[in-house]
Amino acid sequence: MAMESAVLSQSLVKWCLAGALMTAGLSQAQAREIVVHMKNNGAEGAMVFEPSFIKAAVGDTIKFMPTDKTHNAETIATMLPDGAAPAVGKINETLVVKVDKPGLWGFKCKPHYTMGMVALVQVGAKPANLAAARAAKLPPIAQKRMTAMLAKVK
Ligand SMILES: [Cu+2]
Repeated sequence: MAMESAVLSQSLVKWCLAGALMTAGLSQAQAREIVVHMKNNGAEGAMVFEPSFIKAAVGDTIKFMPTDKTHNAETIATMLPDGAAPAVGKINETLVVKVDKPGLWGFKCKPHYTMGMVALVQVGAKPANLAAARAAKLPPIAQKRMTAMLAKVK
């Protein structure tokens, strides 16, 4: 008898857990995963993130893929929303960043930062850190590409 009720309560726990997991799965399914390739050559030139300008919603995930070798992805410290945690990917490895704060998130590839390898993720509308992002000092080629991306922010 005691055995049976233990088994019963165990299966009840499993059933409840399954329900909770399904609910979590459903809410995750609404968040998008956006893939960004790290490439030696792309439509916008040499050493690029593709796409380089991304519009996302809070809770989306950006997945930086090492499509070509010798790249990494990491946040630019002066181009991050308030409260956003910096992220640093390793060379030749995928970096997954959940953009959990609204605003502009700047990314760079460390080895090719001076060659202009940068990306911009706009999370939500009317980013609060637009002025700060525009004021950020980047290496000249990166600055040029970033200025073009910042012009797309709406
Ligand atoms: Cu690179």
